Amino acid sequence: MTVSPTIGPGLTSRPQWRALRMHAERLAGRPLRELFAADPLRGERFAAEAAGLYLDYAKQRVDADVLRALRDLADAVGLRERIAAMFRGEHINATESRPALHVALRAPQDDVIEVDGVDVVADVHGVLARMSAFAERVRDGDWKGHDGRPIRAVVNIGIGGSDLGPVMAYEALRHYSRRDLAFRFVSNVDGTDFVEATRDLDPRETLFIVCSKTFTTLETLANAHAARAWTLAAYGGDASAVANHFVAVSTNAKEVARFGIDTANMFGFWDWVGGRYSMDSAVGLSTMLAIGPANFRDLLSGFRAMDEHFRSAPFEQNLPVLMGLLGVWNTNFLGLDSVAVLPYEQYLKRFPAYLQQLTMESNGKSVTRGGMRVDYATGPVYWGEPGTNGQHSFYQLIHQGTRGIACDFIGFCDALAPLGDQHDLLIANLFAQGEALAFGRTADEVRAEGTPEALVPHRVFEGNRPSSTILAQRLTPGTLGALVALYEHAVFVQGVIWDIDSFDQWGVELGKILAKTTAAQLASEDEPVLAHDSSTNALIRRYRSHRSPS
Ligand code: G6Q
Repeated sequence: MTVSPTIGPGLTSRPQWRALRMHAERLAGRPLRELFAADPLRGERFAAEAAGLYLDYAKQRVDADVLRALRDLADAVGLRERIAAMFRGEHINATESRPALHVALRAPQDDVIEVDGVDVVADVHGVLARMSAFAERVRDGDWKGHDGRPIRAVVNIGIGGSDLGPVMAYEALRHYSRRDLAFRFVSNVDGTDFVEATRDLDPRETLFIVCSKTFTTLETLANAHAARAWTLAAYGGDASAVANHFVAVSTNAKEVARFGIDTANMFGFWDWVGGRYSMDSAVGLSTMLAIGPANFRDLLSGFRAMDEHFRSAPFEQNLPVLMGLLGVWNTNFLGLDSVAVLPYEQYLKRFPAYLQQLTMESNGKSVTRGGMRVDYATGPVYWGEPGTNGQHSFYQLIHQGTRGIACDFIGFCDALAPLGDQHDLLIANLFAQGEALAFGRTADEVRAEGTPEALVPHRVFEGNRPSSTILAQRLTPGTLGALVALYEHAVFVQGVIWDIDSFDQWGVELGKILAKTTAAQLASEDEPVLAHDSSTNALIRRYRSHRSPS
């Protein structure tokens, strides 16, 4: 079943949109200092909690009327119904005519979710059971390399959605991982990635997971072939070693078999799982190998808890809805075009990179689902680094630059690696940054500190920089699942408001074909006939004439 595009007035002509514009004008003269002064309970009232995550959005530049108006807009565009359509497995990915049903990946075993009339939950649990059995065998040393040695290293080969989730989850959950197994991730077609990842590994103790939904992705296949050659070289070219050292995660059994991997060692998923929404499918095999099946189940429970909350909680208390709507407010009414994601947790160091794909590949669109050019801003730029490192570099621009940047701070009450009082220091920095961004320092305050007059303008902080803070007890597999689902659904909420397809990626598809012609021209023995622009032609000629013979 296909969901029809929104019929009705364009987004910016809706009365709810116009009302929000008026609210933005009204609030322009009321900085956060004033909003806090006017409501002593703001810090407690502008907060919500679900699935173990506490969201403080009091430092966003909103008041109760703005929040109500944002919810009115959500109602007007039919958000509640669109959420239900996603959970029902409708073809909400209209341009690819398929569901976006990542919520089925973490549905309980007794649930029934149908895709085109067929229940998919049993299949999901079937694959999970096979993954668990395999993970146990590898972790117990029962799964052996070709000459009978146990596996000591696991290398995931994949790119984009088949890499960023696995790397992020491995780093995030390293505390729970088997320390006697090495985990590496190879994504880039740049040979350095493979060479450096395998430099200190023994091929006879290494297991490769070739992770590719389509199994046709240039980078992944190039690296998989390199891995095959590297492995077979250790066995005098004996191709039967592939069976012990390679497994596949894919939807494409034919190509997996063509590569030489036994499809008995393939873990499947489905076309209704988008790459960037796949870390909790078989794409998470490396995660399961690292943390074990029980922890992986906890990860899925965290996702599920957030899914249930998203599906059923009233919008006023609904974390993904609140985060999504606040993002719309910041993007479209305050003109902020970037979001800094700032985890005060070293284990989340790859979380900003993961979110970049989730958010920007999903909502980096400029036509509506119906194919009309939008006349409003859509997905903002996401970026970030773990705190406190960022404080010693780019925070300067956030505090005193001319651009408005919204910040998402993420922190935990308990440290996983406690060291003296360092966790308190870490979290003190998180809280202090949010406070400074919101309230700044006025010229009078700076003067009162005895600052020489000439320096006063340099030491003034305007403040009024919006941020949200997500605080959880500790980083567990379940917390990570809830956190990822929170962002997945917030992205969806924004896509619904902006009336765009958050689940296609035509820009990425373009990249997959663009390089093919050029690659043939670089490889050609004869001087190729070039029909690019003059700059590209010159670059190709220069590269061909300057590269050293291999
Ligand atoms: C994700 C994107 C993209 C994709 C990669 C890898 O949503 O579609 O990042 O995951 O291009 O694709 P394969 O898994 O098919 O190799």
